[in-house]
Amino acid sequence: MKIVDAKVFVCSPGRNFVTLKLTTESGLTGLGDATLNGRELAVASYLTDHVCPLLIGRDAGQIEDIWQYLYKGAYWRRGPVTMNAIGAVDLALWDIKGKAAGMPVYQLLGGKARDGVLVYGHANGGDIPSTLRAVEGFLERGYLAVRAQTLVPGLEKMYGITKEQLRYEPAEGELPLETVWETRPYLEFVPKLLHTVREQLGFDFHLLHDVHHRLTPIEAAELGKRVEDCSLFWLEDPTPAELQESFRIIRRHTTTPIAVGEVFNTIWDCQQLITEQLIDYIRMDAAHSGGITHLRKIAALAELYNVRTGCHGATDLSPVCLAAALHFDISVPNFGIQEYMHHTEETDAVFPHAYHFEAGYLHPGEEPGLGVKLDESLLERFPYKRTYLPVARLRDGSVTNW
Ligand code: EZ4
Ligand code: CO
Repeated sequence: MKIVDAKVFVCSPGRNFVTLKLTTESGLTGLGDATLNGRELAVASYLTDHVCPLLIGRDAGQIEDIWQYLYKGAYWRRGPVTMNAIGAVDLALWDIKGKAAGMPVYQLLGGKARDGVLVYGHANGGDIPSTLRAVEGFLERGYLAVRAQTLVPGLEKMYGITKEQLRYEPAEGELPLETVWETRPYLEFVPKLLHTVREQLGFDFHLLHDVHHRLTPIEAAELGKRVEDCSLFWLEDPTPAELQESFRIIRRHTTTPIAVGEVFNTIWDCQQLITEQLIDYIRMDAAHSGGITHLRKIAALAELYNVRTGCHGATDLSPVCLAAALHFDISVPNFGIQEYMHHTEETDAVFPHAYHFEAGYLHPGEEPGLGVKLDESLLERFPYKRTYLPVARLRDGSVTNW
């Protein structure tokens, strides 16, 4: 299973994706997702200029050895660019191993531990009534779990709000869009939204909300407390997590479950959060967290401490990453939920895939490997376009967390 070719493709079928393709001597191919939203070309260069030359001639079957070689061998450890690049290689190697074995990757991970992967959709709106209608729309389509976000009066643009019904794409513009953020109106309005959703639509589905790193620990504690009777599945990213011990403050005040981790990239970013049981769900994904190999170790640590998984699954993760997450989700004992946003039709055309949605659950499909292909004939039609995530400022002009 010698690797004879390693290529990086950058394309933009609706949004930018960086894809690694490895080929073995016998002609098996494997795909990995190397998309780091707003910083795509840094990972493409890390792979093309520094990693691909190291892969040629190596045995594609030695997944752990290659992981250790790339992680320890670089001397410079951790960080989103490095870990996304290692993650892409790791996914491509699992894809190859599955194809070589003639099995879907979940079989190599121990087989199915559940029948399907519970997912949540993204409902949002410009006000509470339109957000309610969006939540209802997801429930009508069979979703069992829905995230609700609404525009706060007085704010013009906000994370998570879009006119599109199924997908949300925050990256836009040749230069970053600047948005204004105010905490007080948000803290007053979100409890109204969540209480209205429960009053109008009941408790027969899981309800989630993403704070997107906007609050201080004590503000997050206040919000968690004020929405306790909404029985949230989780409150996501209530505060930035560089200082892991700050989650102790939130924990002291509220029983609302907490989910964190979409911007983490190694087990060391969440070690204290997990071992002190400061969170309930760990949101790391299969591309930004060093691939399936590293994510499984994180899940095993989390299992010891009753923390469950809730993989990030926004549209800036390509179908390759989503497929990898599903093979992981269906096989890991302490799975919680999977985020699911629909990719555009163009993206689905470039990445035909075996996974599919049915009655609130995603299924990874039975194709050998990850079950995702790359239609290279379409790539010329969708060249890379520079885009950035927005930047947020307070009313006085100071930069704050987006
Ligand atoms: O803002 O993936 O829960 N999902 C999220 C995402 C992130 C994007 C950033 O690239 O918070 O929508
Ligand atoms: Co989030």
